[in-house]
Amino acid sequence: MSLVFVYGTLKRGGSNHTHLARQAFVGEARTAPGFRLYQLDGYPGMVALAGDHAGVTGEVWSVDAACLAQLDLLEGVAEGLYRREPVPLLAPFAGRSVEAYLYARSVAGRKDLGPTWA
Ligand code: PCA
Repeated sequence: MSLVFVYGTLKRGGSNHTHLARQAFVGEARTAPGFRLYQLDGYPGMVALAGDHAGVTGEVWSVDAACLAQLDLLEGVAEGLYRREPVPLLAPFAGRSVEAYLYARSVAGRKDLGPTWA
């Protein structure tokens, strides 16, 4: 099993949450400072941003290997849309190995959404 931090359409109530339906919710979480959300085309993208003080809010899920492969397809990892990478989270997940989908393309001109995608 892998721990994944989700912050957008994969969250509970989100349009892609069905992909996590048979996986296990672990808890609400926040990244360490240094990450920011931008509005893309109907979904958010998280990127590293030096100087950010707030981090990003989301949920940690425990997912199986088949689900993880599905999520990689959904997020366009092979096409270079998102990269799945370890992200540092605050307590109670500090020091745990948790990955998230970081947006891999430019956010120039995109709306800054701050820490939370609603
Ligand atoms: N889905 C992934 C990345 C962005 C998105 O909308 C997520 O919820 O974490």
